[in-house]
Amino acid sequence: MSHPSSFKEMWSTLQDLVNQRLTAALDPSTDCPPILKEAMSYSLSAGGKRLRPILVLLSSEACGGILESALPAACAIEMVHTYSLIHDDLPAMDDDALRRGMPTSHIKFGEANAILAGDALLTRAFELLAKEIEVKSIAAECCVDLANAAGAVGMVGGQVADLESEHLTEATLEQLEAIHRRKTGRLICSALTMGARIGGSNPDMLRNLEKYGICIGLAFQITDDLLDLTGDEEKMGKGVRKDAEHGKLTYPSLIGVEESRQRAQNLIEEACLSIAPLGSHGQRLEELAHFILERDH
Ligand code: GRG
Repeated sequence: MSHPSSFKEMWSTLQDLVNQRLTAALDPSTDCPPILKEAMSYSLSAGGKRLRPILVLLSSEACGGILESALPAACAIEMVHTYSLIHDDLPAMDDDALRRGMPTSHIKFGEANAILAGDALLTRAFELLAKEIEVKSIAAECCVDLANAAGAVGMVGGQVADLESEHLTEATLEQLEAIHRRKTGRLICSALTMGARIGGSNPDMLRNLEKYGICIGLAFQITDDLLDLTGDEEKMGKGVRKDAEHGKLTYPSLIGVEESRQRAQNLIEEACLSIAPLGSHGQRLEELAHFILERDH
């Protein structure tokens, strides 16, 4: 990539690139029922930040890779993320009518089509990895990374643990972190490991980027919990053990707002330390880690 000067410029350049490739990946000429294609495309283009794809691209670049080679994995992870949001919004899960200020998939297309659009995005993601990553041994490793991150030992398992936590009356920080490491953290971490593999990392770089991914994944969840509190000061620091609206455990409800902020800050510092050996190659990832701390959406 020719280096845009500011972090914001870089983010918007990479977002555009990912958006173009995602549109192409849902090629209208494919033999797919129009309603399914529309539902897939609706959620995929509904204004996500593209954090996970950008992490894939930056991780690959930090290891010496070119953007083009990392784009299939960047699109694949956004498809998995989008599927998880569609299913998370369903009546059987969070039962949300709005996402990113727009009607959720099941409100717009009906529950069955929303489930199926999620299923189709999940399967298309693995097709992209297998078909479009040129070096097939790396494609296979990326399939394993993404499958582990998304499946029973990752996001889906984390979601089950999160739903079960609704029945707990007390929980520890360790329990909360174990849930989020799986539910949010592992997918974010797989962005780093897939990018590193595609970029040609050595084992040390891979380990460092993985550590970075674990730390920013947890910090991302903490800042998400803190952002959810905006406009709802009542819940803060009152010893409430669960999020009042959904009955879920959150960082601020468990350890308070200030300690949550401090924990996120410490994790970001730890993340930056773990990629220090990359020197200037890790600069964009370092900026991204700080962005997570300062983000407002
Ligand atoms: C139902 C399979 C299944 C999984 C559910 C990850 C997950 C588990 C649900 C997604 C909902 C959720 C609140 C996840 C926590 C992680 C999180 C903050 C997601 C939102 O990610 P952003 O901010 O979203 O990157 P955008 O809108 O930018 O794409």
